[in-house]
Amino acid sequence: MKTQDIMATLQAKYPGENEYLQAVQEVLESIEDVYNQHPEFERAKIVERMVEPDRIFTFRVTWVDDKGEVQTNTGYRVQFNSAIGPYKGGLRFHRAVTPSMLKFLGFEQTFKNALTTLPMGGAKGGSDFDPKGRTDEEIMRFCQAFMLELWQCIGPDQDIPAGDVGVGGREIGYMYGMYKKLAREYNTGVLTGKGATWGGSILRPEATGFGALYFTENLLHHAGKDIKGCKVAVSGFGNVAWGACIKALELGAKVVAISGPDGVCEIPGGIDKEMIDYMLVMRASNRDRVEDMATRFPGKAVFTPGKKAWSIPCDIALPCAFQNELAEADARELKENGCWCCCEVSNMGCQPGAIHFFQNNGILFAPGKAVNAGGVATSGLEMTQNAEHISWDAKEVDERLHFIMKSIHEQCVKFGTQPDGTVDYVKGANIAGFMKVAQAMLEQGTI
Ligand code: 2IT
Repeated sequence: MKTQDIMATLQAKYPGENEYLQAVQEVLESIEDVYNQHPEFERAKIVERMVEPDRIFTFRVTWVDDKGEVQTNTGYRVQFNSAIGPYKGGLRFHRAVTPSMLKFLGFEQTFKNALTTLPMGGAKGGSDFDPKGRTDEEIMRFCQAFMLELWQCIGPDQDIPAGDVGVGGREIGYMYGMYKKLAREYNTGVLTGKGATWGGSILRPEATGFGALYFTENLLHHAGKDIKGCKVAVSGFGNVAWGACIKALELGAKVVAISGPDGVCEIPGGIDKEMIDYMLVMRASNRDRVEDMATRFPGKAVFTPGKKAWSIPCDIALPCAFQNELAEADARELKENGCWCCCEVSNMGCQPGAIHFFQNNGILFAPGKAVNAGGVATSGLEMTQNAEHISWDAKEVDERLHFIMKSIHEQCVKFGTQPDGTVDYVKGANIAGFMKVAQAMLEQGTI
């Protein structure tokens, strides 16, 4: 297998699908050497099969806005790979959603889910619906219209969606209500991220952020460092950033920045509990503006329009927003300002140039598919609880999440340790995830 040849074929077949091509390139580059030591993979054309989704559903979603106007969006579900379990992955509602974006996310999800130690295949879905400025009633009508099509494609042993950007507990609730009405079954296992009183797992809302900080602790410990007292810059203010801020604070770090599409809020004294709670209000408002934090807490947060979180001096950078949000120029600025570690929490949050810069300049870096896997892992724990018709307490879920993040870190170390003793977490995560999925595909024959 030669990465260049496969990429040339994919580029010709899917011109312009840039996020998808970027995600595939990153994985193939990492695994090429190991893959070529396994002629049985080559014979079975594992890579050629793995880069293509099993299937993609595309559907029209029509709904009526508050003014009585008819709106039409496009909905998708990309079922990427089911070698190690039923399709599993989030739904993204964002104006920029395209098949390319969902293919990249479904591809990443396949390897991420393999790292969690749980039996889940990879999928992703969503719509180009833009929640910005929409009322709660509009969100509900959209979610119901979306589920009217999606429900035929999913099931507890088939495909289990959850949230992602633009889809949180509120949206999962509206979608679950509609699913239940259509299926005439109280099938809790069909969606994860549900409310705590109707089948949701405790700690699922916090899990992506908590897991990211547990991974960061493991990584720092391995490098002989400690998170206590570190200054942390976080991008975004959604569900993932929220969970990361809670746990960072709990572990004795100081979150000195959060950001949004409008700019950055610098928080010189560090974010506090009240401000973290306010992130939830900001998310529910659908205004998509981080400036609201500075308006609400004028003495604590200083807003600068048009700037990213990466302009604020910090020790640790935690991208928690969107793919490609951290460019090479940002990586350089971070280094100049003293940053020495970046744990990518968003899916493919760092551009390839930024990753190479971190790696070539001795800055600790770990990729999203390892760092953020605590979210989907806790979705997996929610599925287990649903299947058993029970719910675990916070202690039990948190202990399992700790164990899973530790195990993901160990897999990265096992497959990513370099001759000089440092760990290439990108290689480690990609090889560990790939080997598990590839082996399962091989054992299940040519299908
Ligand atoms: O990117 C992700 O891992 C998620 N959005 C969570 C997926 C899930 O099924 O919980």
